[in-house]
Amino acid sequence: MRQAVTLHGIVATTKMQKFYILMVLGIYFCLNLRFGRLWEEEPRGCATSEPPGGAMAQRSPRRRSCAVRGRARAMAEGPQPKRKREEEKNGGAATQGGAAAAFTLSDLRVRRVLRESARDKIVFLHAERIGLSGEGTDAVVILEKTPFQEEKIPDLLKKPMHAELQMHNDIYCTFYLSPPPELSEIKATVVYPATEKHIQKYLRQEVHLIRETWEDYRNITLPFIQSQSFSIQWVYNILEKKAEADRIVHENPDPSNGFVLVPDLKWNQNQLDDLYLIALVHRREIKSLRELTAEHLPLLRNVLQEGKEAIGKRFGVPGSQLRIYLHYQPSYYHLHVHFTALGYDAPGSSVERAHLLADVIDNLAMDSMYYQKRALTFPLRADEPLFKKFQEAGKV
Ligand code: M7G
Repeated sequence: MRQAVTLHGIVATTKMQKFYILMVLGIYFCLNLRFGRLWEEEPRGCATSEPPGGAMAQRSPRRRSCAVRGRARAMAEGPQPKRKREEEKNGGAATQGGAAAAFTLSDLRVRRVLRESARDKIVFLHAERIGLSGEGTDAVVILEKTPFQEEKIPDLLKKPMHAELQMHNDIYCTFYLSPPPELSEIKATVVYPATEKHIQKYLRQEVHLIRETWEDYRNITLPFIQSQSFSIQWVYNILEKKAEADRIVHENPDPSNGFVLVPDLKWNQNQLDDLYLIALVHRREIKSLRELTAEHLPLLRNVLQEGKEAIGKRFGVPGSQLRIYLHYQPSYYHLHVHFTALGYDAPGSSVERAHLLADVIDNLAMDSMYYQKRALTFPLRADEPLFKKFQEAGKV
């Protein structure tokens, strides 16, 4: 006769399995008595620094994920100002680098959904914060279910929680779990105050490919980005250590060939599967890939070489498992390079937008004016003002 299906029933259906579970629990408790609490000991150990290319690079993904967790914890325990720590506890944002006023998430009211993706488990919201005078200030809120952390998965099945059987057919069944809060995190990214351009950026739109010649860049794109691109104050805040100073993974301080490597806003650093860092160059006049010449080769080679080494050392991910690229067009016109885990299908890593840094270096080594000669392709949404400029010029 078929046994009633519960998660517990699936975990332990036979006597043999029960025996194994009791044996594992016995070993677990013995080790706990001997070495203290396993779950707490591990990250502390993992947080220790290791030499480049050391044992960390050889570790299993679980150990590496653990190293990141240890690091994330070390960062969280770093010398943050008391006020910021308290605001973070309440889901608040501190004023950093002189930007927005402090606020908490509960101050924000949802106006509409800009875009959502069931596949990526992410929703982009247009929100607003109502001021004392009753006037609303726009915000963008991005809510994203965070990836599983391998070491927490056993808890998902073990910890007491609601598990509802939705469907059972032969050997197939589906449960809906309501995990405890520590196992059901949602990452919230807030842009506040948000400009119309931020809101447009996340609104779902029809997309077109543009083929831009160097002349198009000079006559259409450059005047446009000079007149209305996103503020890059956040970049200067990082370079000047006014923001995210405690998150810096590596810095080469040379004013012309140096850069700062930090975790990208999109990465919560809890797992390596979606590893994402950005290198921001110290030089301020290089807007994008379009303006690179052979003169920038030493800088680009430093970013490639030192960026790979720093990520290998800190996170144990070898250079051969990193996708290192520039966006064209970028959203922010201060030269920066993206470092993402090769296995992660990061937004903007598709062929119409991403240019591998190693290829960029080779192209410039062959021809200093490579990016001032060739046409470049990139996607633009139909509502973007730059798209309209290309339309007006009869280029679309
Ligand atoms: P981009 O190619 O200019 O545009 O990349 P994209 O956002 O359309 O990809 C800029 C990168 O900087 C993106 O990967 C952003 O997630 C990241 N980023 C943006 N901001 C505002 C911040 C920030 O304040 N801190 C950090 N660490 N990363 C940011």
